[in-house]
Amino acid sequence: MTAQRHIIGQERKYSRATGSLTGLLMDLIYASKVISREVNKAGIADVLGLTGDKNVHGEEVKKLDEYANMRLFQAMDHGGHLCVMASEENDEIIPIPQEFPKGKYVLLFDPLDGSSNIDVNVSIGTIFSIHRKKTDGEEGKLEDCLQKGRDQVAAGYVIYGSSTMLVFTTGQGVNGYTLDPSVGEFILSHEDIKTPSKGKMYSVNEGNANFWDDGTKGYIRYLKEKDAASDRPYSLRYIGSLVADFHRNLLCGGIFLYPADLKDPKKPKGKLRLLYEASPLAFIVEQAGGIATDGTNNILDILPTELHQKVPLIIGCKEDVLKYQEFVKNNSPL
Ligand code: P6P
Repeated sequence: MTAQRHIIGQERKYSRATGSLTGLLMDLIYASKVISREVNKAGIADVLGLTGDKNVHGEEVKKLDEYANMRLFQAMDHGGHLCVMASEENDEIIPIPQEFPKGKYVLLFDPLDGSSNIDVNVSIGTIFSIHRKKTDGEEGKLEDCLQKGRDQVAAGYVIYGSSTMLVFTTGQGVNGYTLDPSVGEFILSHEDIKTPSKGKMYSVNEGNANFWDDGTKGYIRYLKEKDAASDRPYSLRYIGSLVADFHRNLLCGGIFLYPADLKDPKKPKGKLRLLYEASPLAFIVEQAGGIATDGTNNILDILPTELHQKVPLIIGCKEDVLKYQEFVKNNSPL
């Protein structure tokens, strides 16, 4: 079962479907195949190394970052399904060129997350979020991008690892497709993914432990205590590549945390971005039976105010995330 056939089959369940979302997903699938080809040959091609440029966040842009960003834009700008795009690599929203027809969807993406891992051959990923246009007129606006995660039409990621996998949801469960490079097709390999209600692993950068709030410190201490009845101590699994850490926890169970950093003025809300990292992954995990929070609020209920705003992200098995929220609540100074 190819991704294309499976997606069209899903579309046929909705009599009012116009096929535009299917077309959009097909264009995304094409872009992911092209990026996968480059990522998987980065070791021998000259795409490794830095461009010498910096992105909107002051981070050095590696050539593959730039390449993935360009490829996604070129694959998505002419299909007539989108009214506007936004990327982690672009300061402002990305309009659809005037020569192309405009559509009713909005695409937000992180073209290649975890790119600091490219040179050391660690899995990296593309993350995407799709909303419906809500403003009047043909052209998409910033307001169309600043929507709650709860209102997403679809969300997904591509993980470029030992194999390239596409994982996404349109609100009817989560499916995973593995790229068969011999035919260049994504094949349905993980149908209706459900994450366990409770895991045995936690993913966090312990190097930041001194800068966490008391609730987070208490929770991580709790995970390390010995208690066979509640499967503790948990094992620490942290790759430092969001898509890789999230994907492992989604399939095997676990909790990922990137909390606020109380000592770093650059990370008062943590490091991860709401619109094209936390929100899409929160939609996926909730569709798979998990949950995502910023410590207090469900990620999907946060109304964005800025394109690149950051949020603390605690995401994974429902029982684990709810237990974390208890620690935050009990340690809250309120
Ligand atoms: P730290 C990669 O740079 C990234 O954006 C995410 O993919 C990853 O989860 C996080 O940063 C790792 O950050 O501070 O632990 O190195």
